[in-house]
Amino acid sequence: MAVVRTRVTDLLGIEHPVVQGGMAWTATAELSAAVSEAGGLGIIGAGHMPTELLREQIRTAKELTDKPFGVNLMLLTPHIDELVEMVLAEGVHAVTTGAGNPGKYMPAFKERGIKVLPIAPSVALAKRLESIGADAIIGEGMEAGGHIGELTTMALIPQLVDALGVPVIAAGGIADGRGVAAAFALGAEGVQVGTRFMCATECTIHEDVKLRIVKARDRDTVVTGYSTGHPVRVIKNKLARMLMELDRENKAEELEALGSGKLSLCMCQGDLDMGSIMAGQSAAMVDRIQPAAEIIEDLMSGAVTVIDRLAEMPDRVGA
Ligand code: TUI
Repeated sequence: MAVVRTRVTDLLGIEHPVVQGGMAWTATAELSAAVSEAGGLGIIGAGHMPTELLREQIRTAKELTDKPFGVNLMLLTPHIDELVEMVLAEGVHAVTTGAGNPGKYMPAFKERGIKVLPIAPSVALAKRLESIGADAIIGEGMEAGGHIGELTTMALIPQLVDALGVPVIAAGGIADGRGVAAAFALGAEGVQVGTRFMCATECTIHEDVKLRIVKARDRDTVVTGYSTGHPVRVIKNKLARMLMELDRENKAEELEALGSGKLSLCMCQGDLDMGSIMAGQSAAMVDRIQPAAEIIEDLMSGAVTVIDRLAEMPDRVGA
């Protein structure tokens, strides 16, 4: 397979510049280890996971792979301090963070040699995080699934590249080689892919969710929760319609109460009506369930094919 080396592969000691999205209730040790074994950076999604369960997950991943992997910390979780302390004690290669500013924890991670890759939806936050030691910034556009910012990947990535010295990893809407090549064209040195890895064979979510993603069409995702200040992209279903109605009525508290616990209902129990089917706009581009290694192979060989074709393009003008 073609090998693309960037500052991201060097920084993380990985073969391919592909970071797996740290999806709560979805990115378990099994998926993460499979992605890492295939040469990407597997990530265990902590979400609201109890501390001891995350510890077990980290230990399981270490049994499954000797390669680097990381943990995604969702900073809105109430016991985040305890999770951070445990991650520091267990030791992982890298941490990605979402839904907030990880500044408070940065010195401790750095001290232990853990690479810190915060997810930032804006230039201002990214610059602040770079100034306090972020090793790279994951710029996530609003095409992504789950909690999102306001900018698109296409607009955000070049602005981050211009504003930062550290490498930028592009996220949101990337699900095949064309997306990877586009991310490189915008100046990114790596990609984070979530939705497509939900359909990895090794991903432990309910099979019906994988099939729903495979079936998804272009306009199937919607954003709910604007009224709470934490907008979330999901595949449209009965729950999403109820949440959108509460959004229209500005009933943020009722919305939060109704949304609570619905991600696990979806991912673990396969409830496609009342579960929260968090997935990005790229769901429509995912057309099969396949091993993580095949996904990485397709992303990278697809990217190289596109890059080669683009390199020949000037010759074709007017031909
Ligand atoms: O974090 C994600 N995606 C997520 S987290 C999640 S769990 C959740 N459930 C209900 C409500 C909210 C979250 C599901 N999906 N992606 C990374 C990401 N981070 N996207 C946007 C952000 C972000 C937003 C604001 C990062 C930092 C930020 O900073 C605000 C500040 O404190 O300056």
